[in-house]
Amino acid sequence: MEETNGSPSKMMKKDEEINGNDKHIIMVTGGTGLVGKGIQMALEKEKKINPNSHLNEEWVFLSSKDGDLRNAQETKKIFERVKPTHVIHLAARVGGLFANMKYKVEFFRENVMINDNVMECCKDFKVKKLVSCLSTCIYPDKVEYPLTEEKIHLGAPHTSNEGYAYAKRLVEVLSRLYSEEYGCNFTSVIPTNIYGCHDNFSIDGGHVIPGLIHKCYLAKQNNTNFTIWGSGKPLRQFIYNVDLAELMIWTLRSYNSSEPLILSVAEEDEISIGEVAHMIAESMEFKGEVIFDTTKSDGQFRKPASNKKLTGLHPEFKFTSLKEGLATTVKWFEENYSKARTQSHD
Ligand code: NAP
Ligand code: GFB
Repeated sequence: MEETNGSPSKMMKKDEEINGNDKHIIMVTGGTGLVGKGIQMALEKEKKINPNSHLNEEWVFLSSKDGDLRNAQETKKIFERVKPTHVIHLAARVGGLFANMKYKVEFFRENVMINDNVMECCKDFKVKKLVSCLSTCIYPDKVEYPLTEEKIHLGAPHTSNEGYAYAKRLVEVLSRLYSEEYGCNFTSVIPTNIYGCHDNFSIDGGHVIPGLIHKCYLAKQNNTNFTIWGSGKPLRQFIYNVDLAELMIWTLRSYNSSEPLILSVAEEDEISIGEVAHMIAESMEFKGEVIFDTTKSDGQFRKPASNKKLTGLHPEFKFTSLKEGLATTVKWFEENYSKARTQSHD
């Protein structure tokens, strides 16, 4: 958790562009994770390109050290201290396939508590806008593809992540109910699988890309095989965390609907786990053997999402290619191995 003079890390700006001289205090829950760090990197990038943009925005990035959002009192104290006008809600119990399969109850209960406390405080503290974060894994497992915004509740999610999926579906429901009953400006975004620097590289608890980068790193060091779990056949869409961050900042500033919005690369960019594994081996110049451990679960075979609504609203957005994003992430991990999150916290 980055601390500057004892308070959550802040990024100060002043700008006439939005709502005249209104100062926006934008609080990011889960500000120290993969997506939270992505937002910090995106704002830094924006500042370099256009130092005088959005100067009325003050960004506050929270971590669990600022308070446990599973606890209603601690959540209220954070809102009393920060007094946010806008909130990007990222904080969650997050993990890959194998952690989700192992801790369904905890993924459900902890996320339900976190989301309920944050959304109730956003209502009580009259936050002007809330953007919450869902995931394409919450969609029904058996539904006509591609996944589009209105199909969230058309059936049961895949069994591997039903705890997390139902907790996240409730965020979409609650956003709508707060909007209808209290006129709250609450909305939500639905990213596909995310990757990038500052990810959770825990082999047991993390997602596939950070898990494979970590395993390939150890295989190179120990001169052992690079083991991929499962058949390598499942398909996924991967969005780079800084791209997602830029789209979430745009959603906060410019998307005014309580209807959820999928934030994803195009359907055509769906790729197999086996191909991703070989791209990682190549990017890390791994010369050893790549093997598939088919005793391990494949989880959901695919969850192809359409980004047509997004590209209709934001046609000029350019996504980072998977090749380039992987190269940056691999370089970051190799240079920051000692500081990176590599331990499972289960
Ligand atoms: P992450 O890297 O695991 O970061 C989680 C963040 O939440 C950290 O800042 C953590 O603080 C904070 N947090 C966790 N439990 C908390 C608690 N009880 N109280 C307060 N803060 C808590 O997660 P991420 O990958 O950035 O995910 C961000 C959002 O994107 C989540 O809502 C997730 O569901 C969603 N999402 C992620 C993916 C993906 O592939 N990663 C895909 C789709 C959607 P500490 O640093 O102090 O632990
Ligand atoms: O990223 P991942 O853990 O999550 O796994 P999901 C993706 C695919 O990679 C699965 C395969 O088919 C795994 O079998 N895989 C191969 C590996 N090697 C590895 C490895 O070393 N580590 C991991 N983790 N996977 C998650 C949901 O599903 O998607 C979460 O469970 C969340 O709730 C996340 O929503 C975005 O894509 O299968």
